[in-house]
Amino acid sequence: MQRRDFLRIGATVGSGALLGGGVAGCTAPAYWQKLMAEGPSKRSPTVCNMCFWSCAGEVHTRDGKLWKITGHPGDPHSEGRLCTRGTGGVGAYYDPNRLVKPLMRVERGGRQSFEVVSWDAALGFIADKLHKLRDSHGADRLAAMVHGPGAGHFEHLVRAYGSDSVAEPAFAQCRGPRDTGFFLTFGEGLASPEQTDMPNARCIVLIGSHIGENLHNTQVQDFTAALRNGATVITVDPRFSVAASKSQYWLPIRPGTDIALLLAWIHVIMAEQLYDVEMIRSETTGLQQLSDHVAAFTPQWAAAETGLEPELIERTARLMAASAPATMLHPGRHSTWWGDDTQRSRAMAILAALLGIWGRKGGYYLPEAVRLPEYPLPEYPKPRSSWRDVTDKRFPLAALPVSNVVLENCTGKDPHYRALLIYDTNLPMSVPGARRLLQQASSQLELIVAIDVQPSEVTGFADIVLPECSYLERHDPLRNEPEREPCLALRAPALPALGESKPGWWIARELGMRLGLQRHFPWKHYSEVIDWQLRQVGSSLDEMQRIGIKKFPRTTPLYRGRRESLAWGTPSGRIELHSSILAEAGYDPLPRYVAPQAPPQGFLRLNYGRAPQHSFSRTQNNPVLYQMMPENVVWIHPDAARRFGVESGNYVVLVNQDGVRSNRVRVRVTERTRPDSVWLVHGFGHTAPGLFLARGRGADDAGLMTRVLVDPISGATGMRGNFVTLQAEESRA
Ligand SMILES: Nc1nc2c(c(=O)[nH]1)N[C@H]1C(S)=C(S)[C@@H](COP(=O)(O)OP(=O)(O)OC[C@H]3O[C@@H](n4cnc5c(=O)[nH]c(N)nc54)[C@H](O)[C@@H]3O)O[C@H]1N2
Ligand SMILES: Nc1nc2c(c(=O)[nH]1)N[C@H]1C(S)=C(S)[C@@H](COP(=O)(O)OP(=O)(O)OC[C@H]3O[C@@H](n4cnc5c(=O)[nH]c(N)nc54)[C@H](O)[C@@H]3O)O[C@H]1N2
Ligand code: SF4
Ligand SMILES: [Mo]
Repeated sequence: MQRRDFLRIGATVGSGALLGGGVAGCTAPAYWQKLMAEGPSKRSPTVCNMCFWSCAGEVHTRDGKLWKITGHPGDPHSEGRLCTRGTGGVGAYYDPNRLVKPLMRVERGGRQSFEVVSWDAALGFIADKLHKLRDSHGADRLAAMVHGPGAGHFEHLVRAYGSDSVAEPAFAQCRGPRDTGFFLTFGEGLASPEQTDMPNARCIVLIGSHIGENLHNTQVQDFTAALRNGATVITVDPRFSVAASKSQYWLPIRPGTDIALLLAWIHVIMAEQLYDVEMIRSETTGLQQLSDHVAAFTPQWAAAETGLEPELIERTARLMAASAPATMLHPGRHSTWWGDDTQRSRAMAILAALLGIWGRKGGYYLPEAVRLPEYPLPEYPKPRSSWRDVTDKRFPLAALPVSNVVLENCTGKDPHYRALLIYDTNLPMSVPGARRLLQQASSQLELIVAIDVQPSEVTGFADIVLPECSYLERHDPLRNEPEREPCLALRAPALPALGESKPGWWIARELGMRLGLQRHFPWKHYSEVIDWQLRQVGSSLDEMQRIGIKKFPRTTPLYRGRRESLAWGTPSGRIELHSSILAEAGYDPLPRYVAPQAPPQGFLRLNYGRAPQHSFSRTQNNPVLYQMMPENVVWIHPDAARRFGVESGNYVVLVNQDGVRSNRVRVRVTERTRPDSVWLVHGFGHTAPGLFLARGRGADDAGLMTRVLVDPISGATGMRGNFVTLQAEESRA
């Protein structure tokens, strides 16, 4: 097969590949009423997979049928409450568009299509291709793009096979610049969940972080607790976000100018010596260089860049210093904005250092995970070449493989990678430019495998689509994250897998067996791995099946003492205000501000983010969440709306600076967005025809991101440098 056509899993490939209408009726209220009237319910533990916050929950079944999912009362991630999407997990199970059979691309009479095949045929086909790849080019030429807790199964498979090129969008499309910026400064990145001690904070500073719309369960609960406790909240956001509406100080910054604000804040704090001079002198390097660097960046200077009043900049700097160290400067999470992202994160890290909040009550607590031994397995073979050999040429400081670089290396005449395995990530909607790169890759690569639960956009590029069962039907690695209270949480099947869908661990192991990697899979069922690990820490799978979550005593303090310093993991062993690593690698050792490009005449900035009802591009087809928010709307300021001649309720098409057009999307006229920007919730505008509910609903921000502002330090894809204009469409009655 020379070239792969993008294939549509939909009505034409019906023939049993999708779960279908049989259980669609299950979503009707009558079905639940009947279930609730039936005999006693059974509870079993899960870890939510509707987003990656991983709240522990309980799955309630009656008569072997799914009834509801609730939060685990003992879980620090959920405090017993799941969010909208967590509760809506029921819809992930009953979604009639779920994939339930393996599919293979076939060509007949010059036409390509997907055909339902047996697991044996699908796995045999993949193994055959991977055997040949190992012999011809080498195992290191397999790349994987993965996400989520199940990713570990496939990372294990790929590394056992002989490649370490496993990338996730959680780095170069999400936390990469943040973690790099903090790592360069403190010698340590930030955790997930973020170690933000909000309930004890006297002042909270949010830069972008749109908590409330960004619905990371504990963050929202902690933010609410902080508000109740009377914390002062300072929110920096060009848009009047939900968080801004709860804040004493809203700084409606000109988009892309945050480094100017941060430098001016640092200027005020240094000029007025609002920091613990003795402590900062003893535990940092580069204090004098920083002081010289920020001398010119006065609030007056920053006012011209940011559009904020100089007095407001001064007052907020003094406020955060007065509450320190109980000042929780949120490090952000999705930090791939303007291409200066590692430097913006560095500026935030420097401010955090001056405020002395790392390891302090009301700032960043010191997180701790359970010391859980790894299941004993043989060492992985050393790959002939590493992901670093590919990425380092451009981004020597990237801590993890950069997804866009991996995809780029799947294209071209003689691509480095020859096969691609994709698990739990919808690349065309999550990595800017991925649709084009996948199209190019599909005529070069020898194999593309997609493992998904539904026929998302990414599956159309695959040779083989493997149906994973939902998180409610499978075991995954124990949740063990660094946090306030070390604890383990169990995801175990509450229901049998529907159709022929299979858990990720099973798929990875079966492939491993066919690739001769038996010694890397010495167990028969993944539950054996979990049970073994649990027994090392005095528990067992039986116990966890009953209790779901188990807390362990902390072995290290939650906070550091008032004058206590920590062992910083930087080259100097101190907090590096002036970064020695950046200096050595030829980057600016102190953050430098560069003004963003202004919108071209007639264009508005494309701003995007979250809504509480949906996660990324994974939930729009979920029947429960679809009902709550079936499509996104484009926010536009009344002045801009007048200019474009549109009103709330009109449908428009967004056209970007390169002429790319969005799907039709409804207008919402609101003063909550600036006159120079529009706002879209990410994840809508699906084009995959197999997503019967979500396809064609709303606009896709990713499709409009043809101008990518790559961060030269981390390699991350800055997504905010795009502009759109509006073209009117007829409004729907
Ligand atoms: N344009 C734009 N791009 C972005 C962002 C943005 O706001 N705008 N946000 C960025 C951020 S912060 C992040 S973290 C990333 C997230 O990026 P992704 O991880 O790619 O997230 P999704 O878009 O939700 O894609 C998830 C895919 O996994 C599938 N899936 C869902 N559940 C399961 C499961 O249990 N098993 C398997 N095998 N598959 C499953 C879904 O059907 C879908 O195809 O996106 C980044 N990209
Ligand atoms: N409901 C829901 N919640 C989620 C997710 C989800 O899919 N759905 N995904 C989760 C994940 S993985 C992530 S990474 C997070 C992402 O959520 P965050 O980390 O909070 O995302 P940000 O991009 O920091 O914040 C978006 C905000 O930045 C503002 N903004 C735009 N440009 C600028 C600017 O130049 N300067 C400043 N200061 N602000 C600007 C926007 O107006 C918007 O309010 O959300 C998490 N929570
Ligand atoms: S925050 Fe919501 S969607 Fe995310 S894991 Fe928790 S309950 Fe699930
Ligand atoms: Mo993210």
